[in-house]
Amino acid sequence: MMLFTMGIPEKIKAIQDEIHKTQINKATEFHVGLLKAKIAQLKREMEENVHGRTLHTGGENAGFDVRKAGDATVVLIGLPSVGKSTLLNRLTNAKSRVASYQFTTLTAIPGMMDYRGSKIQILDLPGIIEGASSGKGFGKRVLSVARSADLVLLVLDVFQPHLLSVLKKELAESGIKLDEKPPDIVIEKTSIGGISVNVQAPVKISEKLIKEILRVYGIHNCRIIIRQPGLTDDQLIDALAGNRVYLPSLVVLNKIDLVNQGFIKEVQSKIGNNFIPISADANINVDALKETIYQRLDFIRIYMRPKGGDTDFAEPLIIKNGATVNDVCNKIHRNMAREFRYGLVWGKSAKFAGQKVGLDHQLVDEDILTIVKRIGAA
Ligand SMILES: Nc1nc2c(ncn2[C@@H]2O[C@H](COP(=O)(O)OP(=O)(O)OP(=O)(O)O)[C@@H](O)[C@H]2O)c(=O)[nH]1
Ligand SMILES: [Mg+2]
Repeated sequence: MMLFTMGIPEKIKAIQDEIHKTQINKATEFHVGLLKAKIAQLKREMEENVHGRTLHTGGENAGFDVRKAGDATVVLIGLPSVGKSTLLNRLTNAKSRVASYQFTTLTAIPGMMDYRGSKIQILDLPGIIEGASSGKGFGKRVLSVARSADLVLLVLDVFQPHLLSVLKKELAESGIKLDEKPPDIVIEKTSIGGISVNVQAPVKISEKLIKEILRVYGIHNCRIIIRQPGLTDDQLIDALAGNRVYLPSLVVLNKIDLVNQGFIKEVQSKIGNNFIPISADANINVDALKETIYQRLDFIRIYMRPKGGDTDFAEPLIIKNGATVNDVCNKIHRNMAREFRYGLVWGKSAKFAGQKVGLDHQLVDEDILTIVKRIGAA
């Protein structure tokens, strides 16, 4: 390979071709792992170039201009004409254009779904096609919006369920990891001493490859602590690339009004049974989908009690599981955390009723919270 005379995309292509040619086995896994790290590094370099340029040209790779709103944001990702806009219109009060030709939707269209006291923003997006992550169609912009979502709905046409792999591939290529946790790795950079590897769980990657991959990323001195059981070369590369996001997903199989039960069984044999069959157009099973979206977003409800007043049980504050008092403050008002003096908590997260807590106290579902502001704060 004459890598030094090529542009970055050509280099990536050449390395990808080499991986495809290589049979992966014990003897070649080191070589292939290293090639994968090189590709990831080159892609990062390319992204940096692109971002540098868009500052001057007006941002063709930035996302669509749409503001996040509500308690959480869900994006609809699917190929053209699978029924994303029909679904948005069914779930929310929005009126996104629906038509039988491809690429009807040309930008991000928001709608709000009110469900069990929560407000869930749903974003309809243009369809993506194979190659989206490298810039085909509106791919880059769609994927850029998806990065900031709380949940990804992968929408499939009942007659093309196998295209699920295309969606997953394009998301993965753009650094969006579905239903995975970030690998448990800690890297402490040092100035001398080379690379010391501390593996605390059985992993699927040799110490030699770990060191080589680190070097591809320009790290020559560090202490790396790996607690992730079964760590793979891909996961290590994800951790080093640093631009990955980890999001939950749901698979939706649309247009089931066109088939019978037997057909859906066949689909299960192809893509497993981890999907929600619906018809957005004929309104079949849409309520079950709403409930699943709500569950998957993993909300908790916090009942606010004004100082010396009555608890508001009618309209809980809806926030993501794991939220702290600080998160609640930020949700109520931009300046609230600054005006905060202390909180009082009743419920499962409190050691005793009315426990005094600080901003970093983690709340649980159905806690009651009073926020006491600093004297002088409005
Ligand atoms: N039979 C049937 N047709 C549907 C269903 N949902 C959508 N359609 C039809 O499928 C076609 C495409 O629907 P859209 O909602 O525009 O699809 P889209 O995914 O938003 O398409 P793009 O914006 O081009 O990506 C339209 O003719 C819809 O009427 C469904 O549940 N059943
Ligand atoms: Mg559409």
